Amino acid sequence: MRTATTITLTTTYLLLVLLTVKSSLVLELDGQWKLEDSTRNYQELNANVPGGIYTDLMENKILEDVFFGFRDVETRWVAQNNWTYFRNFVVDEALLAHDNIKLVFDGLDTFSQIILNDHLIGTSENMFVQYIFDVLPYLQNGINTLQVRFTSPILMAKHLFEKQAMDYLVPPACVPIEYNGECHANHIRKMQASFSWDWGPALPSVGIWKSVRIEAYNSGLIRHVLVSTEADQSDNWNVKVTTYFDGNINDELLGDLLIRLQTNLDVVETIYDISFTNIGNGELVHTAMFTIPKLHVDLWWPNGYGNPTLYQMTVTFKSSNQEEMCKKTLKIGFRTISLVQDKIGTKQESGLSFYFIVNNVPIFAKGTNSIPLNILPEKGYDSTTIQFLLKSAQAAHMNMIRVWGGGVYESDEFYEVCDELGIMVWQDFMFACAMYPVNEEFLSTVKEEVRYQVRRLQYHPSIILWAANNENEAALRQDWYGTYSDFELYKSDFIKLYVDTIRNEVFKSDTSRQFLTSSPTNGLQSELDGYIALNPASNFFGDVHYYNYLTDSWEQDSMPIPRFSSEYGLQSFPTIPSLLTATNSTTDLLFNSNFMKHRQHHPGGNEEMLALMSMRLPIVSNENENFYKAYIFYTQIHQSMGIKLQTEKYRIWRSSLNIIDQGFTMGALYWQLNDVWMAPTWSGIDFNLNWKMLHYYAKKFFSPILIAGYQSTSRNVSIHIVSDLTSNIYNATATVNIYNWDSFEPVHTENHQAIIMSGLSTSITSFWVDTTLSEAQCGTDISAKYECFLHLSLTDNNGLPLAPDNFLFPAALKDSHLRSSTVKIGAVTQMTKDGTEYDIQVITDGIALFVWLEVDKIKGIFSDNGFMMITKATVVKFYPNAPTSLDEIKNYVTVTHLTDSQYF
Ligand code: BMA
Repeated sequence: MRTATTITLTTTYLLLVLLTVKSSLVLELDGQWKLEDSTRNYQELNANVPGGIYTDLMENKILEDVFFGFRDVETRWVAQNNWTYFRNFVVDEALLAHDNIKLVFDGLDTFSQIILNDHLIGTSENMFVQYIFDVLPYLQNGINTLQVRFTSPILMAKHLFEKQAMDYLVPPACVPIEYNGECHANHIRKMQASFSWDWGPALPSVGIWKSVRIEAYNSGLIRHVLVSTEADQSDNWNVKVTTYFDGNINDELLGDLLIRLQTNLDVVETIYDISFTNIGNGELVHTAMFTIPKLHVDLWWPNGYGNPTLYQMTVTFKSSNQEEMCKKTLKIGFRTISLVQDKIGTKQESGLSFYFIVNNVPIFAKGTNSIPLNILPEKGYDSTTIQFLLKSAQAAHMNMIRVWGGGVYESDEFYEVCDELGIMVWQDFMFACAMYPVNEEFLSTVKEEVRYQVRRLQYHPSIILWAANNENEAALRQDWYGTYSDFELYKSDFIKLYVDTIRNEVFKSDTSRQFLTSSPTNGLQSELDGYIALNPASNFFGDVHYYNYLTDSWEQDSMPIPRFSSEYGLQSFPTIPSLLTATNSTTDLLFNSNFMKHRQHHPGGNEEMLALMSMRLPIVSNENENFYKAYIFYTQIHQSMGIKLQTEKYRIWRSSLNIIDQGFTMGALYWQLNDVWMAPTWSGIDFNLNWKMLHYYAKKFFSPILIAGYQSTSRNVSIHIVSDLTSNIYNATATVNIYNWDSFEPVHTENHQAIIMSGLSTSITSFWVDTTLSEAQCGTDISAKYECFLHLSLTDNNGLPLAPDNFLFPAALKDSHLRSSTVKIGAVTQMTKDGTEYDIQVITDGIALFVWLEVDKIKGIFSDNGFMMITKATVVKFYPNAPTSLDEIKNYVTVTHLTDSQYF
């Protein structure tokens, strides 16, 4: 950089700049392609780019819906074949006249040879890398032919596994048999879950899954812009903008770089008179630093804390003669972020804290883990899905999503929407549940992957952390894949890959965020322990993943008190209408059907769910012909309650420590947000984008203010108020009502005056529940718990709710003397002319639990669902995704609940 001038521009000047001509040309090659397989059984099929083989074969009617029935296995021949995508395109003299002509693939899935006019111009082997080929020597005026020949990923994975095995084995050798999957995904750089997972089918796609184009330019082209905003001690933000160009290898690139930022006050433009530093391969980099007064911009806040304000920045390169050569526009945010790992307690073993501070506010991370938005990667770019899932997360008061390491680095739109909604992203690198090779070729492609992805994603304010992989530290330490006897070898591989390669590469482009070498990890302690902690699942350090399928999922004392829970979950089935989009026959929904077994990948999962929910719910015998209906419905109740009670426990422990210094829990990211097919999984939203009961519960258990009860195994109940707010609320009233199962009138009511303390969890009362219930005339100390339950509410001065109402069941519902109430739909009223909002009245003749509404065939969201009814009637709102008529709603709406007679 030679000089820099900063000026404040008027809007008129801005407009003029936007109108200048570009000197580069782009020829889009997306759209219609052709397709054939290597045996030429299929020739000249129509294909789409971006796209993938399963989608194309479905569109050509060669395959039916691959998500239906058993088609995941029936169509496996597709992925065992080799497929060629090809097309012609025309270039003219004007394009050929440029000094540089590049063929750019934003994503190739995965192994391919790229042939242009009969010349092999390159190969691909990593679906997460952007491939750029110099095609100037091979292009011709007029018609050109481009072919991309894909090799079967299954065969390539096998080949690479065998090659590696000649040296030593890099396990696991395969996925469990229940997955109906393919082996050796860890040997290839492709969505790991596309070879199957415990929640998803193997559909190992091939294809040009992202855009492809020809870029022609003379001097240079902006490839990436990285931005970091750092608050200084005084009144300014220090902004660092790093611009990466593809340029002429030999030429010196001279000209002006204009960085324009629209702030609240004005447009700030900084002009750099530059010559670039060539960093090899024709790649040029320029770093600009300038300051913005803090008063001129608002902060970017996570959901629930303020607006996630974004500012538009444009980076333009002009040649020496002031011709605009290229530009890039992005939206940036101003926020500070740190991950605090400070000593807790006085003893060495008391460990370290683990929480995020954003803009000086400690944030309790509330959210979930996302799996790939679709197992067919190109479909994960569907805007409706991205918007729906992230807006659903926002609506459930989530402020963080972990993009899990067995999927893909998501689309630009995904992160843009996270930026806009204030959803922080914990970003894993795409390595999960396996050991990985560290041979030269593997490390070199990983290096490119990390470089590309970090440069692509770095500027997003929503991304707050990089994590190297999912569970691979734990897998090694706990010997999941038989690596024990060669621990040192695999440990050294771990360090080579995640520390020496990935972390190194990340820090070259981005030092503005923390990097974790695994998740879960002990964080700083893992590093001190040489990256493989003795107990990566420690509750005293870092994050934990916690699953327990052996004990009662509603028993809060058996749940851990970690610093940060980045995964915990329970399975449930999608609803019957949802399942019936994956099969035509209700007999397929019977408990032991082949279909139900086929869809369950978690070994023993269906029996496990039955056993777990039988500890709490009045499940009928599986001899009953309606058993499957109850079973499917109850799995959602069981999941929702288990995750609710666990999340509430984590929130309750946000600001205190127990006697052994466990506590200060500052994160709850449950497993998992979404689904990739209709199956029993841990998700809160099903594959057809319907909220399961869990997501409705998340909206309540993640609410900014929570009132919740905690029942210990020794039968003490404490009532807690938890607040994520940044200021106190005075004069609140917490009400504990005791109801028996037979009346809408509480048998006992207790009010507690409370101050809701900002950012804290406070206990307002505690009691021996059996004594309290018996004093409320529910029965004797022994019997009272079966007759009554607790209802909690929190209101302000005017009696308005400050938190969602909550419930506590003092005994297992299967043992409680529940009433078999009749619940019906009452009046349905259209609330808006356009048919996007309806009021649905629900009426009951007695207390009803887990009241569940469905509008089959019409997609939409209710204001609440799976709720308890302690009044005769209630009104729930329904918002269909698309305008719908009153008659349709009336026709399709149904209601059920725990003791609905159809289940008995
Ligand atoms: C964790 C995740 C996933 C898995 C989930 C449920 O291990 O990281 O790998 O799908 O649990 O088993």
